[in-house]
Parts: sequence; structure tokens; C-alpha cells
Amino acid sequence: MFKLLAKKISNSLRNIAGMGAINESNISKAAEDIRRALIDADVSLSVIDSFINRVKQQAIGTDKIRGITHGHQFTQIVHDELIKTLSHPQKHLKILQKKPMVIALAGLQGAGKTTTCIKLALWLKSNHNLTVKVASVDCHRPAAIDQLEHTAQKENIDFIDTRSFHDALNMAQGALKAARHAHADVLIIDMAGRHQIDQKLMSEAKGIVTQGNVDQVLFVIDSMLGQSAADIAKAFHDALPLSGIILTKMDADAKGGAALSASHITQLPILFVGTGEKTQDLAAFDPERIASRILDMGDIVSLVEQAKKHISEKDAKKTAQKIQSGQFDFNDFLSQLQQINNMGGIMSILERLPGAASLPQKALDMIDEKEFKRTEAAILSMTPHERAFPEHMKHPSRIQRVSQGSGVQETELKKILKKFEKMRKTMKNFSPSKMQKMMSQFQNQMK
Ligand SMILES: Nc1nc2c(ncn2[C@@H]2O[C@H](COP(=O)(O)OP(=O)(O)OP(=O)(O)O)[C@@H](O)[C@H]2O)c(=O)[nH]1
Ligand SMILES: [Mg+2]
Repeated sequence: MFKLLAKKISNSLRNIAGMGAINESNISKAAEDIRRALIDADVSLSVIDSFINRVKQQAIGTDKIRGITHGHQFTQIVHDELIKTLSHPQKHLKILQKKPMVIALAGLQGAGKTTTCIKLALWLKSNHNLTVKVASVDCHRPAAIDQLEHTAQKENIDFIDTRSFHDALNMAQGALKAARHAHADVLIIDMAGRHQIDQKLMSEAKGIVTQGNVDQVLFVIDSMLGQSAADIAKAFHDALPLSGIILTKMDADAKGGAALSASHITQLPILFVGTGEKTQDLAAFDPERIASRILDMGDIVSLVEQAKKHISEKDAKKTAQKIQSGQFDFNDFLSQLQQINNMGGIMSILERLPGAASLPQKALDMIDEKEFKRTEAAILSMTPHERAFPEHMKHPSRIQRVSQGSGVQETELKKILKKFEKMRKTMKNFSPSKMQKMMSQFQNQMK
């Protein structure tokens, strides 16, 4: 789910990752990329406009954090705004003391109401230990009642038969009476759906909600709905006193727009997501996880926090100058290695970088974290003179001494020294613009 949106946004953020400063023009460019990605993901236009405006305002007013690229800072702002759009002060379904608490499910035909009705009954049973009854009030399609009865039986959920009533309101009132009589904690009413928003059906639903003692109306919406998600959510929200959203079919290859559109338009909490056809496939909605997934940004937020703690802008500049003048020595290398260690090691940094999920396993297998440790041990066994003049380390007696002192075998030490020398030469040849070009070539190769 959300894969398409995740890929587009992370590409666009990668494009601004190398920029020197956040200003109106480069933010506008990045915002434009994000706007296009959101349109492609079927997020409705009014939602996109307000989202982009909030991101822009925040980004322009943000001071640069030491040691962090603007691209990463921008990522964090987009991430935070995405969470804000998807979040709501009410995180969970309200469990009322009233008996029975009546929940009605509304939504278009095929949205997943009947499936969700059983999923929710099971969830309330196992998470809150409540006795739950389910009833269908679909007087238009007899098969709808059969479907609910059949699934309820399979899952051992109490089903109230409403077949003897002839209209939806009577069905609802009859079900309520039966649930009361049985002292049930919860009654879930599965309402009829239609292909399109239908005034007759809406007024029928309104009647059930107001006269059927309904406490919460949950709006069930298919996450595969495209641009129309906002209009449909709005029509239901205008007609019925909705109290939350359940997003179904999140396991399918949804473009992701419906989640953003529905929550922004209605300002209602998304309480659950349907993650499959089976009755146990219902999960509480987690905005942070969805936002990170949309951005494919791993855990860049914690990486940014750590970088703030461990890297000073002054040191970073000094190192960059030394690299470019070819004076990068073992002291600098040691401090780089230690910074990596302080941030949890190279693998931990890599895993938290945007796009980490798409790194091929082959590339990850090539990284030997122990080699970093051995390199550190070798440098620590060098004299201050050797650290400052790496070229003097070539002498066999020095290699022998450092090998003995650090426990790193001579052959490996020679390899480490060779690699360092190669790295120093390569880095010297790269101006920042060359570096950027090399990085994008590297990224393309990785793809
Ligand atoms: N993959 C997947 N399929 C789902 C999910 N929820 C429901 N479905 C499927 O969607 C189809 C329609 O589901 P129903 O529960 O019958 O939909 P409904 O809203 O009750 O439909 P009407 O009663 O006709 O209005 C069924 O094939 C379900 O198996 C989900 O979370 N994931
Ligand atoms: Mg149904």
C-alpha cells in the first residue's frame, strides 16, 4: 500500500537533498514535485493545496540545523505535516458504558461494511471482552442478510435475524430490542450500501441513526477509491453524524490518496484499517507508520536527532576542507569512525536512511562492520606522528608494530592502509559538485 506515493515523494526529496539552502524557489520546486506525487496518488486537489501550503510555510520559516542537509530537514517537515493531517485527538474507538452501545456502519456498496462488521465484533470481543450482537438492516437485498448471518456463524458471533421486518428503521429498532433483551454490550448495525450517493438511502440511514438509538456511525471507505474519495466522504459527513472512519482494503495496491482525503475533508479520526479479507485482518490506525511509509523515509527523524547531538557544523566544515586539500589524515578518519559509532554504527545509519528499503541485499552484505572496528583499533595503535602523516605508515617496521599493538593482522593492516590511501586520493579529486554527481550515479547503479 502507498508504494507509489512513497516512491514519488522520496524521489522528489532526493532531488533537493543536495541543495545548499532552503529558500522560496527551491522549496517551491520540491513542493511542486510533492504536489504532482499527491495528484498521482489520487489525493483530492483541495486537500493537496492546503497540505502544500502548510509544508511551505513551515519550511521557509525553519532555521538550518547544524550538520543536517536541507533535504533531510524538509523531509522531516513533510513527515510531520503528513502525521498532523492523518492524526486526530481521538485515537481509538470510544467504548461507552451504555448498554447496548450501538454502532452503525455506513458506506458505499462494496466498501467492506459487512466484512468490517464481523471484524469489529471480533475485535471488541477479544480486546474489550464485550458481548457483541450483529444485525443487518438491508431491506433492499436479501443476500446481504444471508452474507452477514453466514460469516457471523462461522466466527461464532451472535446474529440477530431482522428478516421479519419490512423496512430498515423497523429492522434497526427490532435489532435494538433483541440486543437489549439479551443484555448485549454492543450492537453493530450493518447498513445497506449503494453504488452512488443516493438521497433515499441517505434519508433512510438518517432515520436509523436518529430513531434507532445509534451512538456512533462509522464511515467505511475503500482505500482504492481515487479522486472521488473526498466527495464521497463529504456527502456522507454532511448527511450523517459520523464519528470515525474505517479504511478498508489497505492490503490491496492502493494509491493511498483516500486516507489523506477522507481524514482531511471530514476531520474525523481514522480508527481502523482493514488489511485483508479474513476476519482477523483489522488493525488500529497508526498515522506515524503510514506517514513514514508514504515517504519511504525509514527512521530519518531519529537519525536527524542523533546527528544534531553528535556532529557539530564547525567540525563538519573543517573535515570537508581537509578532504578537499588532500590533508585528510588518520586523526580525521578516526573522528569520522567514532561519529559513526556514536550514531549506532554504519548499518544502523544506513537502515534509517530514506530509500533503505530499496537497497539491494548484495550491497548491504558487502559492508563489514567489524572492519570499521579493526580500522579504529589500528589507528589507535599509531603514534601521533603516524596519524598526522599517513604516508609514513608504509614503513614495514611501523606496520609490524601497529599490527602487534592493535591485534590486526599485518596483511589486513596493509589492505586498510591501501584503502585509506585510495580513499584520500579519490576524495581529493572531488569538488562538492563532482561529489553530488557521483552520488546520483551511485544511486542509479543501486536502482
Ligand atoms: N483485500 C481486502 N478485501 C476486503 C477488505 N474488506 C472487505 N473486502 C472485500 O470487499 C468485498 C466487499 O465487501 P463487503 O463487506 O461485502 O462490502 P459491503 O460494504 O458490505 O457491500 P454491500 O453490502 O454490497 O454494500 C468482499 O469481497 C470482501 O471480501 C479488506 O480489508 N481487504
Ligand atoms: Mg454488505
